[in-house]
Amino acid sequence: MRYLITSALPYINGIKHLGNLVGSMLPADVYARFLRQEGETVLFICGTDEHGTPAELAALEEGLDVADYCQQQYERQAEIYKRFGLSFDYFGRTSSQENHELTQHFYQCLDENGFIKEQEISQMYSLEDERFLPDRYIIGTCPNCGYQSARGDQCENCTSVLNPTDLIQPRSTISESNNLEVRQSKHLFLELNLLSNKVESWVEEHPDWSSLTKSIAKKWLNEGLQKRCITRDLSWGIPVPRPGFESKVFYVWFDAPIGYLAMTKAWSDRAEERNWLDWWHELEDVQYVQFMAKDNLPFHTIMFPAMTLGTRKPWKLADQIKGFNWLNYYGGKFSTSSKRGVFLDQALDILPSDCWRYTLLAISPESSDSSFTWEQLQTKINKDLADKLGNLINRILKFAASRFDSKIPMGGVPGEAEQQLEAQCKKLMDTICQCLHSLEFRKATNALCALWTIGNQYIDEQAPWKLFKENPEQAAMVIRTSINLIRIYAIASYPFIPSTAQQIFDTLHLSESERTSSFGSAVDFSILQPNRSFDVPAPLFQKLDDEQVARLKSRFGGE
Ligand code: B3M
Ligand code: ZN
Repeated sequence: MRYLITSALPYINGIKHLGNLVGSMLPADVYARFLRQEGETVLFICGTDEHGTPAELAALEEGLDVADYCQQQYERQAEIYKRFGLSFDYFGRTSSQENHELTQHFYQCLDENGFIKEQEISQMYSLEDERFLPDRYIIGTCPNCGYQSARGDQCENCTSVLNPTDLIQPRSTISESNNLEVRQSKHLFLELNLLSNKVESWVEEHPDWSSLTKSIAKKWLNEGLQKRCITRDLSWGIPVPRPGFESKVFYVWFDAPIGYLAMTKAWSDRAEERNWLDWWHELEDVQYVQFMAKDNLPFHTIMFPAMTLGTRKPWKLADQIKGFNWLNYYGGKFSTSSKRGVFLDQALDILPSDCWRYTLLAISPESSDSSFTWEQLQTKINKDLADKLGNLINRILKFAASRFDSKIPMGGVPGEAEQQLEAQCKKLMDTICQCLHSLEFRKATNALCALWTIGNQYIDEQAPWKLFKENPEQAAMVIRTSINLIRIYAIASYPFIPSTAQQIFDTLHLSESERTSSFGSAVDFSILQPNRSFDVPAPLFQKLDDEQVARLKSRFGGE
């Protein structure tokens, strides 16, 4: 089986926050790393989502030409994701030539197959701004939930998908003007209603999807799919190759998911032996897994599959769709546009990426929304990372360096305690493996922490520093067992906190093959034999103290 993994494409409009990371890119990375470690062939694709009103409004705010703004933001975001250890095989752009061509190709196929309908619609026109106001150029009160700042295309409060004319008391987000009038404008519609049965049977083929994913797909299908506008009166975007539509571009959610395919094509064009169609044509041996936050689920369970099925071309559809709930910030929502929460560039200035990766995975908003707090970050860093993992490794290697001349000692015979340790390790490694295969990241992270805990119990019970006085041979065996345990910890931790795992691999002077092992074969206490050298690493984690937490809370807003 080969695995194609895509994470929802982060919008170009500004550095993302912790919620964007934990809600798609980070779990996708854990899954990709894990599968590679299991020896699977993986292609992990992501990139920036650069069209639509988020990009234009953000560029306007910065006084930049939108193409220049996107170039600058793309580079900034790509750099930050690298620093978070996100191991994309390719990080592309929906503004690429490949996506222009592929989006227009999708449109042509849909049009030929009779799924595109031309229609005059009433659009909100701002007399003040002298322009139409699609999507995020307009906000008003949501007709469904009364939220005051619902956007023209989706209400971020109740996630219902809207049309700008649905809004109550609408106003322009450029000039705040409510001097709007409804004007006729010609647009194209995707006849989702004609594709409903195909989409429905595809959804029915996936009873294994999570209840979150299934419930959103079923809600849309039960409401009955309506035709959906796929063009906009914008200048930035992918042009519509149709007479009379020279001033229109495709709606961002039409071209963005096609971006997954286009980015794979861009990846494939960079090396002779690669062929993107080996991944994107209906192939039995490719498992396609998508990661995203819940507000993106309608587009990935209904809109994108409908577009794909409507082309009547053998494009691959998702096999698994992992949706996440929201990560809140002290009960409120993170939001890029309203600059609330902790943003990824700031996060990296405060703490190393693995502190964020581990904490976010441990509080991952899978079965329900979860809340980030600085106190929780402090607990996860101090109690789990620093005490259970970092301190254990330092204690063992420091003692081994001082008593055994920085060499793995020989002597002693493993007994009952070592057998029990091995059995517990095998059981927990198996749990982590199962959880990752079933995309349960929070559970997997908790099992990883439990694995670290049993090592502390073993060391506390065996107390080699005491044992050394009366029975140095046995102490040597406990230390040898413990150093092999440290290697197992690094392998188990690698998908979650990769840079820490690398540090541990380095400190144990492991070869490439000793670092890469599947979870099933990692628990082997005989790999690191006597006389092998190692270093004592600097402390792997710095604790967060209360004073720092208080400062961070006041800087970012706490309660
Ligand atoms: N750009 C992410 C968001 O809604 C959106 C995902 C597109 S995936 C094709 O923030
Ligand atoms: Zn609403």
